[in-house]
This record gives sequence, structure tokens and C-alpha cells, in this order.
Amino acid sequence: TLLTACGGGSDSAGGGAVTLGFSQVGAESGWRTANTKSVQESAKSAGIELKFSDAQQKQENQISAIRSFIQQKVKVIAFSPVVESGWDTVLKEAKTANIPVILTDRSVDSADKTLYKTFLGSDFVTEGKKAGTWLTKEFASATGDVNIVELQGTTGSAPANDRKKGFADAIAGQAKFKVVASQTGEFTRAKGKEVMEAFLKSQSKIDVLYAHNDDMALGAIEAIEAAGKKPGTDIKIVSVDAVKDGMQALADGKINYIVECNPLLGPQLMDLVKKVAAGQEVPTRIETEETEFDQAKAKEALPKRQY
Ligand code: GZL
Repeated sequence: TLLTACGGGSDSAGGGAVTLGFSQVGAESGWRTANTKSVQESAKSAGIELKFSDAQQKQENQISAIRSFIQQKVKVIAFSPVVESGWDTVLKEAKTANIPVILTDRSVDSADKTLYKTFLGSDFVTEGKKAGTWLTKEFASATGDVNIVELQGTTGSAPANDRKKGFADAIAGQAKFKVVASQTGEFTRAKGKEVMEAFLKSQSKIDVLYAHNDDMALGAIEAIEAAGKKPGTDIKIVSVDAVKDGMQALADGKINYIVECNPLLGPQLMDLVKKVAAGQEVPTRIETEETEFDQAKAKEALPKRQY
């Protein structure tokens, strides 16, 4: 776990700087890199002293980082939970220490909603629905089976669970759409490539890849090309995130559609931190603005893309 401090300045009461302990999932994808940059830059410009921890995608590292923040008596704790379950004990410790907690990006399945002040992030079920809805339109005229393989995100994470559910809901009731294989690619390029290689060996016909993030789609593209097939043509690809490399592949016709998931949560997070630090009430859920891209829209958006 990497604990670093950055930022500084005075809080709204004019006392010392508000200290924020932030536990980040890791550095597994382009999305995560952009999210980390947004949090760190926003803390600096908001004059908030940031203690930042990278958990390398391990829940035990996030739990120990949160315990360390409690010991350091930070003013506010924020984190993106790598998986949905297993947080109640440490969140109760934060509550006992009177340190408010903000969830960003991913959520937890705790029944006790008093364990955190708010959730700031995307609706992943909607993201999955958008991907599935595009697919049903793209293959509306298909008469035979449409064989789909799915690269899931990190097992047990909110985005993996919810993107899978939203997609399944969107294609439900249309028997021609068949998910013939579905496995985690851990949100990384390397694992996405490895699992796609296995899918290509085990499946006689693959029409579509649904990847829960661009990094896995980009890894899968390498596997598809190595198998002598054309990504975006022989195998259609729909993905989520809309990071620069994914958008470039979309502009190049190797990916066919991307549902955006906005990583730039920093500014809204720092506003929430200041409000919560000052004891102000905040909404229990704040969803981020995000859109979806086809090839034309990606070409237009690419030059000014921040991430
Ligand atoms: C989604 C975020 C996911 C991204 C992946 O909000 O948690 O984790 O979609 C990232 O790229 O690894």
C-alpha cells in the first residue's frame, strides 16, 4: 500500500487543512489512471490535504489503509471499494471514530446505509443496458443465433455485477442473443487477451464481444487479430469506459460502440468532502453525467478528450 500526502491549504473554517484519506482500487486500467489523476489534482486545487493509498486491487490493502486513516484521525475518508462485500466491520470502526466516509466510483452492499454519507459515481446497470440495447439494434435483422462472449470486470465488483445484469436485461426475451461464454478479464488488457484467446479456441462461432471495459477489449483485439480475424468486422465489439485508447480503436473501426463511464470524479468529490467536513447534509447518491459513442461521434470527440 502506497501512502502519499499531497495538497495543503486552509479549510472552510479557516483552521488547518481538511485532511482526506483516499483508498484507491489500484492502477489496473486507463480509466483508473484518469480517476487517480482527477482525485489528486482536484485535492490540490481545493486546498485539501490528501493521503492517497493504492491497494493494488486487494481488499485487505484497502481495509488496512482505512484503518491507518482512522489512526491518523483524518477528517474524511473516501474510497472506491474493489469489491461490493466485506466492508461493514471497517466502516463501523470509522463510524465509531466519527470519521465520515464517502464512496466514489464503486459501491458496497452493506445493509446499514448509515455507514457512509454518500455514493458518487455511475449507474453500472444503465451502462450495461446501453451496451445491450445497442447490440439488439445492431443485430435486429439477424435471423440465426447471435453468439456473444463476455469479458467481465473484477469478480465481485459492483461494475462487473451490474454491467452483466444490465446487459442481460437488455437482451432478455430475444432467444437469438446467446451469451455462449462469460468470464472475468479482471479489467486488464493482459487478462482480457488471455481469456479471449481461450474463447476463440473453445467457441466455434463468435459474433460479438461484450467487454466490461476498454482495456479488456483492447487486449481481446490483439487475440482476435492473432487468430487472423478482423475485430469490428468478423467479431463486433461493444465496450464501456471511453478512454482515449478505446476511442481510437472505435475511430479505427476495431470497436463498434462504447458506453462512457466518467472517471473525472475529483471536483465533485472535493466539494462533497468540504461539505461533509463542515457537517453539512449531502445527497445520499450523486450520479455522474456520461454518454455513449459510435464511430462518428468518437472521431469528433477524440481531439479534445481529457483521458
Ligand atoms: C467503473 C470502474 C471500472 C472501470 C474500469 O466505474 O470501477 O474499474 O470501468 C476500472 O476500467 O478498472
